[in-house]
Amino acid sequence: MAYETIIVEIADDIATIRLNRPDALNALNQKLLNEVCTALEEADASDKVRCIVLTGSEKAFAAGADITEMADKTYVDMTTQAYFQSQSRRIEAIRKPIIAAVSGYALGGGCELAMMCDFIIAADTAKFGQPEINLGVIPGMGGTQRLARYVGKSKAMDMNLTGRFMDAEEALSSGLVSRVVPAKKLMEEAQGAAQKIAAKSMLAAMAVKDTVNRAFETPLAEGLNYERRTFYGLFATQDQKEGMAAFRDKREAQFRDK
Ligand code: CO8
Repeated sequence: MAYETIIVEIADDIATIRLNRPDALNALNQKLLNEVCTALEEADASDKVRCIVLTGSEKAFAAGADITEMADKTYVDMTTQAYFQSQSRRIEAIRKPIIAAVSGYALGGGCELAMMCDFIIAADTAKFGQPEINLGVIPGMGGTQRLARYVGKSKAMDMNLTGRFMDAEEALSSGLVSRVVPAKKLMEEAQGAAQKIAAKSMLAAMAVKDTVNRAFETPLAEGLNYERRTFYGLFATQDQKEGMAAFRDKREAQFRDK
């Protein structure tokens, strides 16, 4: 499919989706977010894709929702259009693992989009923030909810109330990102992580994504039950037999997603 605001490349089992509105620091407008959703859904459905990397430019992953698109909207517009609501749900419904590779600004909706991915690898140039308060609003796609779950109440309040940016080192020590690498190595690191994931059984990888995300939706006992049932369920797969046989035989497992 031809896209105008993103660039999609599929190679070696990995779909790389690059946000591409350089004149607006990849600000998220309806078109871009719809294209991201469509590309993610196509990757999710494709047997050529086993892992997805979502990235931006060197200067910006995304500097937030497009302020020019939102500025004149009214409460009624926002509510009746359910602004960005269907897109959030579409992204949450993706079952294959998504890595966010963040360089430069990840602000407002950009930080929220990165947090919707399964984990974030940051360049040492990355800057995260929820500066919506400077615009007289608050985040609307997870900046108060997901950020608090990633970094805890105190830092989430600090970020959301002051609108300050967090650099890559602080994001690492706070648990917002899983790794920080020099900017030049960002894509190599993200692709390497994606390759590692792509070599696993996709049934197990999708089960990991599903069960870890469940931890944020359920009480512990319920989550543990869900995890145990999912674990038992994987014993119905050939990949479980292959993975354990390969360990016994001291060889690499050949997973077939069956
Ligand atoms: N929207 C639209 N355009 C933007 C945005 C944005 N968020 N960010 C940058 N741009 C544009 C600038 O207007 C500028 O365009 P032009 O050259 O035509 O003037 C171009 O990108 C380059 O930006 P700057 O010249 O400002 O670049 P600097 O390097 O000087 O500054 C910053 C970079 C610090 C990132 C600065 O651009 C900035 O502060 N941007 C806005 C950040 C922001 O406030 N983000 C939050 C937006 S609100 C939001 O995300 C809410 C999400 C919730 C939606 C959910 C609904 C349910």
